[in-house]
This record gives sequence, C-alpha cells and structure tokens, in this order.
Amino acid sequence: MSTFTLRYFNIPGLAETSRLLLTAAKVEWADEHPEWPQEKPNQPFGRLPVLIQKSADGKADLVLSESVTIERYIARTYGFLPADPLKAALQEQVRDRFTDIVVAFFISILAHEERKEELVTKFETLLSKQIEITSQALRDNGNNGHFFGDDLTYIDIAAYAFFQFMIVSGKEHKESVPELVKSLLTPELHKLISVVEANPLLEVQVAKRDKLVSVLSA
Ligand SMILES: N[C@@H](CCC(=O)N[C@@H](CS)C(=O)NCC(=O)O)C(=O)O
Repeated sequence: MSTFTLRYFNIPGLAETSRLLLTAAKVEWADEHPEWPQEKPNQPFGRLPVLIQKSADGKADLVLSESVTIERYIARTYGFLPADPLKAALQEQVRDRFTDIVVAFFISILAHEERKEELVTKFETLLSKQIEITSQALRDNGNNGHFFGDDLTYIDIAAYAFFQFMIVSGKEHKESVPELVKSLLTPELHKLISVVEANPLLEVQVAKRDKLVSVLSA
C-alpha cells in the first residue's frame, strides 16, 4: 500500500483539493510544510505543491509537481474521476475554469490602476459565468449536491475547495471578495457546499478549516 506526503505551505491554497481527495481515498498521507525559500531548490520545479508517493519499503515511487496534475492523479487512482475519458473530460473542463478564475482574481488585484476596472470586470464576468454553468449542471443532475450521479466525485471536491478559497481565504487578498462570491451563490451551490462538507469521507480534513456552511449562514 502506498503512502503519500503532500508538500505545501500551511494554507489551503493550491493543495486543498488534493488534501481532500487523499482524505476521501482513505490512504495514509501527511502534510509537509517545508522551510521557504531554503527548500525551493530541492523541489523538482522550484515550487509547491509537490506530491511524494512511497511504496511499502519507503522508496519514493513518484515525486509529482503541478497542483491540478496532482489532483487528477489522485482522483484517477482512487476512482474520483471516471475511467471513461469522455466522462472524465466533462469534470476536467469545469475544474480548469476554476483555475482561470483564480488566475483572473490575482491578475485583477495586481493590476495597475489604469487597467484595474477592466481586469476586475473580467474576473467578475468569469466568476458569474462559472456560477451559471455549475448551477445548471447541478440542476441537470437533480440538485442533489453532486455534479454527476449520487456520489462524491473530483469536481464536487474541486468546486467546494474553490468556494472555500474564495469565501474563507479570499479576504486575505481582497477584503470584498467573500461578500461578492456569497452574493452570487445560488441555492444549487449552497446545496453542493453543504453536501460535500457533510460527507463523512472528508470529515478529518474539513475539521481542520472553518466550516463553509457556518461562514455562509453568519
Ligand atoms: N502552476 C503551479 C503553480 C505553483 C505555485 O505558484 N506555487 C506557489 C505557491 S501557491 C509557490 O510555490 N510559490 C513559491 C515560489 O514560487 O517560490 C501549480 O498549480 O502547482
């Protein structure tokens, strides 16, 4: 049986979906928070997160970089992404849009004053469209708190982690972003968040963070 180490900073950031997936997979895994920047040269790509997979004899079989690649590796290995490439692609296209929104969010924060309004609008437009797309997908699946079928899958977890980041951690970057995201959330996304957060498979990792359901009802 493999064991895993997830090397990242002590924040949810780019690692939370992978932490939730490892937890849901019920594998043995541990967080590692390297000293930074001292440990930077020791990372394959000079950045975090990094996933290390060890076999029973303690040998590292895999040292993997890039957060979304890591997520998908775990999700595929443990059945949270369907084996059917078409069904998997339907989840991955939604996941990749979350990355675009996070990138647009940081670009808008860092923008010079003369382009700020344009780039804030771009971020808000992407976010609104994603909320529309995901809410429709949840409705199409019967509004049961899952994107596909009746079970927890990769995209349920990735969507939950995205809204957790925006609503709980987003204020560290821009004070107004949690309120903006909260104001746009639909009943379908509220349902997704409460269903994912209550899933017993995720309990151990969810307990380490502020409950998103409580933040939303505050
Ligand atoms: N595309 C990469 C981005 C990785 C990345 O930007 N990591 C940041 C933390 S969120 C980092 O390592 N920053 C420290 C540094 O670059 O020295 C991924 O998704 O993993």
